[in-house]
Amino acid sequence: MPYPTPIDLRSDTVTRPSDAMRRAMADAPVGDDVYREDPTIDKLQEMVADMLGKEAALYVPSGTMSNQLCLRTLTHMGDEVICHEDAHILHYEGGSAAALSALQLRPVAGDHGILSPDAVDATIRPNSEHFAHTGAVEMENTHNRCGGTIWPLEDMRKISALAKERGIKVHLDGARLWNAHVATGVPLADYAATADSVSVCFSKGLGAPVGSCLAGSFEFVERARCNRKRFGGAMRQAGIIAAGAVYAVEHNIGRLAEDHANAATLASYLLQVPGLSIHHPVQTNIVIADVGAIGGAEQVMETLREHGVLCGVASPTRVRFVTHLDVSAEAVKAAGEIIARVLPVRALGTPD
Ligand code: TLP
Repeated sequence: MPYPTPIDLRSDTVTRPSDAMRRAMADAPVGDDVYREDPTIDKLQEMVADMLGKEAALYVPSGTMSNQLCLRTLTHMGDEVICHEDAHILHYEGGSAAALSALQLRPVAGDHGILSPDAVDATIRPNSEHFAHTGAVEMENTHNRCGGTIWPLEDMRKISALAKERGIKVHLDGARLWNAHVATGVPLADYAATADSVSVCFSKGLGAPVGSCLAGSFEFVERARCNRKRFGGAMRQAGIIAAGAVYAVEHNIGRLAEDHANAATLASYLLQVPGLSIHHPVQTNIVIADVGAIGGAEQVMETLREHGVLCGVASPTRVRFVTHLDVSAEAVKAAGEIIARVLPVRALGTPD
C-alpha cells in the first residue's frame, strides 16, 4: 500500500508528530513554566497572541480546558452562556461548564452552526431576579458538529456588536480557526477581534501532539492563568510539548488547503452512494454524512472499518469523516472508492 492502512478519517486529532516535529520537540529549550521560565512556551504564547491580535495568550493542555477556562474567566457562577445547539461546549465537554463553573448553557438553533444576531438578541435574559444572568455568547469557527462550516466574519461582527451593546462577553471556540482562515483568507486577527476570549488548538489539523492556547487581554489572561492553576492545568517543563505546537504553527497552517480539497473529493464519492446525503456545505476538512436511510451510523462505520476505512459516529444516523495531514490525497481517493463500492449497507435485520 502506498499509504498507511486503515485509512483513519475519524478525526484530525489522530495525527502523529512527524520526525521533524519530534526533533524540534527534543531540542526545545525548557524551564519551569509555573515560574514563567519556559522559553518555548513563552515563544508559543507570543506567536499566538501576535497572530490573533490579542495582548496575551496562555498555553493549556487541551481544547476543552481552554474553552472551559475562557468561560470560567469571562463569567460568574450561575450565569447563562448562549451557544449554538450543536456547540462542542454543549455536546463534547463532559458537562464541564456546569460541573466546573456552575454555568448553564442555553442552546439556540441556527443554520449550519451559525447563530443569527436576532436569535441571540432574543435569547439574552432581561435583568430580573427570576432569570439567570446572561454572561456570554459563544461562537465556534469552524463548526465541528455542523461539518466544519465557516462563520462569515460579518455574522461574527454582528454578534460581537450586539454583545457589546447588551453588556455580555463573547467567547470564540477556534479549535479549527486555522481552517477558516486558510479557506477564506480572512486574517486570524480579524476573526479574533470579534471575541473577548479565543481558544485555538494545535492538536487538530495542525498535527501537534498536545495543547491549545487561549488568548485575550493581559488582564483576562492573568485571571485565566489563576484559573488554569485551579483546574490543574499549570505545567512545568511543558516546552517539550509546546515545541510541537510552535513547529505546527510555523509549518502546517498553509497545507490545511490540501485537507479541504481532500474533504471535497471525499464528499464527491459519498454523494455517489444512493440514499446518502450531506447536510452541511463542505467548506473545510469535515464531512458529515446522513446514513439513516442506508443502515444507520453504527452499521456503516462497522462496514467501512471491515474494509479499511475508519470514520466516526456523530449521531445514530450520521457519520463523520475528517481529513488531515496523515491522510494523503491518494489515501482519501482510495477511501472514496471503497465507500462508493461497499455502501449502502443493508439495514440491520433486513432479510436476504
Ligand atoms: N473535538 C474532537 C471531539 O471532542 C469531538 C474531535 O474529534 O473533533 N472545540 C472543538 C470545536 C473541537 O472540535 C474540539 C475537539 C475541542 C474544542 C476540544 O479539544 P480537546 O479534544 O483538545 O479537548
